[in-house]
Amino acid sequence: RMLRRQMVCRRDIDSLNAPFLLIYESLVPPEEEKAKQKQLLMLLEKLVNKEWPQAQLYLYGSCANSFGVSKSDIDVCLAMEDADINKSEVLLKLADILQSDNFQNVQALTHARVPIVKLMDPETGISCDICVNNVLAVVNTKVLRDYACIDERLRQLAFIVKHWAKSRGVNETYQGTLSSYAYVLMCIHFLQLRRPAILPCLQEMEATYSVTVDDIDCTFFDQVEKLSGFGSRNSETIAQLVWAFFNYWAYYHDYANNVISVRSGSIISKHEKDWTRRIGNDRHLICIEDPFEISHDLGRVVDKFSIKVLREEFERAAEVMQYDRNPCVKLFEPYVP
Ligand code: 3AT
Ligand code: MG
Repeated sequence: RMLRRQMVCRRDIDSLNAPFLLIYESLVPPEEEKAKQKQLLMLLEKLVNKEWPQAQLYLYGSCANSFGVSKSDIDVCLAMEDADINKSEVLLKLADILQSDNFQNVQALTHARVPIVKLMDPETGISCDICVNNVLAVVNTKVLRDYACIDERLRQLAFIVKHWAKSRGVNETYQGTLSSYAYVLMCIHFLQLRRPAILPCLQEMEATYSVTVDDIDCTFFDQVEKLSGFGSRNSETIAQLVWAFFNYWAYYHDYANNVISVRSGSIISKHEKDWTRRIGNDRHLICIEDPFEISHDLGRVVDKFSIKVLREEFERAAEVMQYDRNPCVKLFEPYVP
């Protein structure tokens, strides 16, 4: 189907800046919530170290990548030096310990793609997932957080996009739509491609941070304080960017041929990655390259039904941004089946 069209943005677009910023601010977690998360992490650390004195706990995911909205669950990684550990055993043991310490809803999911223990802290009301040795996730959390320091428009855009995705029911990987992590990568990539660029490509710059995880070299420029002001030659406002983001995914992205790649800061071809046909369950209907695990397509969860749902939602959002009288409400109207 031919969807490409030439759209000129509505004239009153900048009247939407203030309401979008209000929505963004209402989603940002207050300091006291951050303090409670730290408090819970310290408590968990104490319990874990009684059993495994060498182990360390790291926060990752949205509570640490700066893209977390208020009242999110927290993601914790238990890092153990010993490579020979049996993850399932560790998780079952951990579940036991947590149960005896009166945490609620404790559940070990040892067969999940990323095996975890779930828990709820009755003291703070915070829910938490703990995984073992998922160090790549700790590293991708850092690169997301570093990008967020460079230009505040990234965080604003990503909060609005995540809020839209949750409201419209397209942030459910088990239903074939995209993860929060994938949406944030889409936002970073989109800002890398604006002209003038709003974000650089940290992995193409001098490596000031370097770790090797599971044989993958993760290197990038992380002295982001030196990059503040990077995007200042681009004066696009948040409302213009939200409009352009949805337009891009509704009408301009070439789903048949292209892969978005934060790692290279450009669009690359499916052909070059050999992502042109279905292999197993990987259909590559929308292609988002993981910045470090580059054989990993974050769009792999999308199937022939959910791609239609996703694209219709991008189109709806683009239409709302272009024509609706009150996009700041309409965009986030819950999807009712
Ligand atoms: P929410 O605010 O919880 O929706 P999040 O960023 O915490 O957003 P998830 O809870 O889905 O997202 O995932 C937690 C972290 O796990 C985010 C990212 O560092 C890592 N992660 C998630 N999915 C993948 C993936 N497919 N490949 C690699 N890392 C991933
Ligand atoms: Mg999370």
